[in-house]
Amino acid sequence: MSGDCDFGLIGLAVMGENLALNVESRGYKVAVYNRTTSKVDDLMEGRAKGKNFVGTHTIEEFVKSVKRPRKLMMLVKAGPAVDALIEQLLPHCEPGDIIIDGGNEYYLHTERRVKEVEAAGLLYVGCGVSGGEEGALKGPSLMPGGSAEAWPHIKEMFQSIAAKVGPNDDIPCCEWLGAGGAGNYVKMVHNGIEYGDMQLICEAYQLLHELGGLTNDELYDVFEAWNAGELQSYLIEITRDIFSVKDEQGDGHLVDKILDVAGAKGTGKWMSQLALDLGVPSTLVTTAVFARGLSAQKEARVRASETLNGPSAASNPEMQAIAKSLVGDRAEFVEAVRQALYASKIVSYAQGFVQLQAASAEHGWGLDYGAAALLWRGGCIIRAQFLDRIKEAFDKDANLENLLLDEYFEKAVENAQEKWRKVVAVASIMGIPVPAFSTALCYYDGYRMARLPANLLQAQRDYFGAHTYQRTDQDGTFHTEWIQLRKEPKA
Ligand code: 2AM
Repeated sequence: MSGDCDFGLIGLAVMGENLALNVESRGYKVAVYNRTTSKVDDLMEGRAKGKNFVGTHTIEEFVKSVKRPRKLMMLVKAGPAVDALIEQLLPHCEPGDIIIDGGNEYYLHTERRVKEVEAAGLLYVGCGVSGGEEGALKGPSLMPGGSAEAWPHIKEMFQSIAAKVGPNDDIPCCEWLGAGGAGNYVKMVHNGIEYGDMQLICEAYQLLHELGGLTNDELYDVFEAWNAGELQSYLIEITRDIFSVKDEQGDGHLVDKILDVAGAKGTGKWMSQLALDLGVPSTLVTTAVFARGLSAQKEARVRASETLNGPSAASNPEMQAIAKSLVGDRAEFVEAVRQALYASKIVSYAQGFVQLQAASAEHGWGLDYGAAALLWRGGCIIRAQFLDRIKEAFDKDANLENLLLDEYFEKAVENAQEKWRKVVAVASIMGIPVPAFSTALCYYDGYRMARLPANLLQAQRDYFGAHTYQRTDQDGTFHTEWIQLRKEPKA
């Protein structure tokens, strides 16, 4: 037996409730269920009153109220709760039904569940959902992956509820990404890129505020101007807004009263750990995670600030003159920081896509990189115009090895690099930490070197551990008795 609902949603916390309302608003009939069933009644009596919803109180009733093949989406706590729910759903489902997880799930759990659910004759989708509560209601960015057979069944509905972009606001931020845990992985990389973007903006802020002497009102104007150009993005826009908010409990701006200790929920850490496992240098996200870690050591930093001295540059007219000669007057400095931010951001996205490629190759997902760029274009936290360019780059070459090699980005970094280098140099001279600006620059310089000093590193490894090495002029594996051949030390 099956009912006449087009879609079922389990988990009526704010995200789930908003997503259900979004689906219903597009003309679909929606069944809802929640473990604590009073939430179902609250919704039915409240925001869903008079709308096309069916409230259910048991899993069986929930499943039976949806048309086959059923589209049943869970928005519950990630981890064991999802496994427990799948187990409860399966006995009531029928072959071909589709179970969708919209939680922020670790991708390997989804890899496993796709296999388990497919073995039971059903289909499984792990779908990243980004855009917070408002996005869920009005149009999130959706990142689905898993059983490919499920896509034709959910495509129309998912694309209808997703954020829309493009000149006519008709391109949905939702495309099929690939097999297994591809959707969750893309969502994780989205979050990791968000870590990098935020850290880069914070470094720009510190430079402009502490070195440039810009006030919050001036920072507002700078971010407003930046948001009208290449850097246009949601994060630049909200940063602009933050500089306008006054403290309701006292004088001045609220941003100056906020404790400088960063929180984190862990997706940046996941991406960093997985980058280490894959052996790909995603240095922006790792640096951003470590920068948050250092910020959290507030008491230790306060103690150290009383003992450890920075460069004398801050009070040395000669050094200040050098700094000024590098970056010019205030307006030139602001522009140099903008260019450093833009170039670093390009490197950050390049690294994110390299990691996606490595993960896709390892798991055989056949990930669609242009689709990933497209669906980050709207609805989500890293939404930015710039992603159109990334989509174009992957449309031109689906297997683009590195975004930096695309002509548009190659030129963009080339144009920005002089100012970018000067900003990193000045920050170093003046003792202002710019870990993300500088790690991005080091990646750029390392990546464009045909020869790195790893020849010496291999010699060291072979010297102390007989780890062997390869030669540039002959095939094979070599080992040298370095001690026998070395020059005798004097003493
Ligand atoms: P609850 O209202 O009964 O707590 C976010 O926590 C959402 O996940 C809530 O809707 C919550 O239901 C649901 N949730 C958390 N753990 C769950 C579990 N083990 N089984 C079913 N739903 C769960």
